[in-house]
Amino acid sequence: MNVSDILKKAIIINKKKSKKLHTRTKFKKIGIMGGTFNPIHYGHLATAEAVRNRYDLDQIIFMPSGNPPHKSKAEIIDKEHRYNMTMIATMSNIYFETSDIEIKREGMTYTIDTLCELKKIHKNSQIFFITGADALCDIDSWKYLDKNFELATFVGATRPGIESNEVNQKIDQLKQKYRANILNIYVPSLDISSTDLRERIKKTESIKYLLPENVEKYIYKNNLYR
Ligand code: DND
Repeated sequence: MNVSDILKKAIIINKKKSKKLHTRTKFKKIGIMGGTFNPIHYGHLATAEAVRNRYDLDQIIFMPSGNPPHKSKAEIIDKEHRYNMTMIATMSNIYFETSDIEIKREGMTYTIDTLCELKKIHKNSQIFFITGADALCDIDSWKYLDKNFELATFVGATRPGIESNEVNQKIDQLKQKYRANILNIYVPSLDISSTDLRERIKKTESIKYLLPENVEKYIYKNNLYR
């Protein structure tokens, strides 16, 4: 299948999954996997799936960030491309959906705005916001952090390169300071990062088996990260 057909299929499947989620009225446990996804890779996907499985979540919403406040603009490609790649990457998992809430929003993208919006849409739900351990260790800089913790249960996934002692200390500190509800999960090590993938592409090194094959095709077809 060529890349434009893959994308068309991903859009249709994503719409169907989203409709299904919105028509269910019973209490739901919804995971949010927020990220710049520049590009999305198996580390993101495996983490989301591990959290879904462990906490028996009904759905995971992947939330590509529109204009992330914490990243330099120079290194981030267009949000439409990041959104498309995320849709393609999540296509084969019935529990995964990709949202355009953040890429449609003007200005800087803050998680607090997303959580407020999601709480309005999914009134009868518990929201789990999934972060890798590195994101959790840097969380003090987030806008209205205390309010974030009021609206969602946070899940810190252990990530290669981050000491578990450091993560546990951080979680204890956040629990004390904000009365935050934070869960900690061990995810099998996948030492993959978007930064490393971008460098490999620039150096024309292989990225095979580090991210879904269809995402790899999309990157080459659109000449991204060169
Ligand atoms: P990143 O840019 O770190 O995402 O953003 C993560 C989330 O934090 C996004 O939803 C942002 O909007 C939010 N944020 C950041 C800063 C400020 C604010 C909000 C605010 O509201 O003020 P990446 O694409 O780099 O990674 C996505 C997630 O996947 C991260 O949590 C990262 O730690 C994790 N991850 C891995 N987890 C396990 N194994 C790997 C991973 N690679 C990335 N190999």
